[in-house]
Amino acid sequence: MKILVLNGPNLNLLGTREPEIYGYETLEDAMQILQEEASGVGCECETYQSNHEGSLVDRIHLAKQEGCDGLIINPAAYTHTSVALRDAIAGVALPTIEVHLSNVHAREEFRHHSYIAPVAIGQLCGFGTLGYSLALRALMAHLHKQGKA
Ligand code: CA2
Repeated sequence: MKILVLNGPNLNLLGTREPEIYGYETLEDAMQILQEEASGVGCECETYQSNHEGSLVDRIHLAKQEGCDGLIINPAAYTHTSVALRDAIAGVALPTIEVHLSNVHAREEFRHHSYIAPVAIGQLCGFGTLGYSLALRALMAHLHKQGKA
């Protein structure tokens, strides 16, 4: 079992600014914890962060070529703008879970709409970095149901 965890623009700043919204943990720490959790359930977990839309699209295509079984993605601001990311996820047809650290529905109106949600199997928001762990659990359960885990 192999999954890819993608993080979008500015998430590399996690733990350095706006801790009242995004917490104090760095992305590196959160991804390391996730990789340990994944390996504990027999899952290989690669992580990738980029501030560039096209790089995220390319990485999604590569995930398919590499034989990844599923994706967890926090598309960050691209959630609300990117048809390209949505098309990439739909194009590779890998089961995908969308994660947001903050509760996007309790924030500005423009954060309420996601281009990604319709091509994801589910969305988690508002639980901070715990959301990635919950998404891992949900993705494993989904793959298990499909007979892949
Ligand atoms: O809540 C989330 O995880 C978001 O995806 C975060 C995005 C935001 O545009 C989405 O609406 C919701 C922003 C990521 C920026 O992360 C920062 C972290 C620390 C300091 C500054 C930005």
